[in-house]
Amino acid sequence: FEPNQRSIRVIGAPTDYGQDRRGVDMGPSAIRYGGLSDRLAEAGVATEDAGDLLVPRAEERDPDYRTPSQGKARFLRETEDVCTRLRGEVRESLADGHTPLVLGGDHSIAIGTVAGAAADADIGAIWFDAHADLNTPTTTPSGNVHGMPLAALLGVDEWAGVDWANAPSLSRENVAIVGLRSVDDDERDLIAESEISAYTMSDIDRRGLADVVSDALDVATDGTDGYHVSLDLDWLDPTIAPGVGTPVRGGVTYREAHHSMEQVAEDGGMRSMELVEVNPTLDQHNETAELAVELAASAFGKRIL
Ligand code: 4U7
Ligand code: MN
Ligand code: MN
Ligand code: MN
Repeated sequence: FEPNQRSIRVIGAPTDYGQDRRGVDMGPSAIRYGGLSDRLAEAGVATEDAGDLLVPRAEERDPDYRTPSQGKARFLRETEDVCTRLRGEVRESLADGHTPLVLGGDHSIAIGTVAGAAADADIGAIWFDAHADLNTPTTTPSGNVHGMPLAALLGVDEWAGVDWANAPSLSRENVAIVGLRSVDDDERDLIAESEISAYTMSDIDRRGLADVVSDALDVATDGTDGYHVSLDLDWLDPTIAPGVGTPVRGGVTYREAHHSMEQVAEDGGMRSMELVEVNPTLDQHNETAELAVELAASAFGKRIL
């Protein structure tokens, strides 16, 4: 047994601003109750918990927000506030020598996590998700910012009008999305015309997930100082991860998911990680949160033997 050299700092970001199915703000608690610190200790990593960011209740805020171009992005001011603070926490964790593990919350928090991880380094990203999260306030069908973080991080057009999101943290050639099966028309166009590497479930059926993830790792590490892993639990099949707000049938299996995380662990270049979209009000006996915990343990080097 080789002791793992990493030390993790857990940061909770209990937001519920980015989507309609309420309850995702309970994600950080559910993931901690799901055994996070014990499972990470078993994986041989030192872990400290920085607690949760203070997030005002959605009920006390006004969701309506129009960008200067009249685009729609619900709770954009609140999301900006949380992401600005999260960016600072993630940056500081890295400066202190810790690997940040951010617990969401809805996926809009990725805007803060990744900005923090990219503040002092050139990074790539692997986005494990059923969705592309490449909408903008003008292309969004829903107005929900959880469908937009990757576009914000890439500085895609309409996001550029939103001044706090106008410094791109990622470049297209170092971003890989893995597990796609629900993509909107404008997202499809953006993928077609850009250098983003996008792997669908059909690619996974044909090639096998291990091969796809090995490509994704090449993309994320090519010329970078490391990469961010964004794990949206709706990446997995809803039969094993029912506690998510936007489930899509036909996701990856339990074994496939573990193996992907083992590939990440083996690669060793992960700079930060986040677990998002766990919604305990839609879950069965906290199994989605527990799955998130197990996958994190695998990504941080848990071994069977
Ligand atoms: B998630 C959607 F229209 N694309 O933008 C949208 F289908 O973070 C869903 O990946 C986004 O869970 C899902 O609202 C965002 C919709
Ligand atoms: Mn410390
Ligand atoms: Mn998703
Ligand atoms: Mn997502």
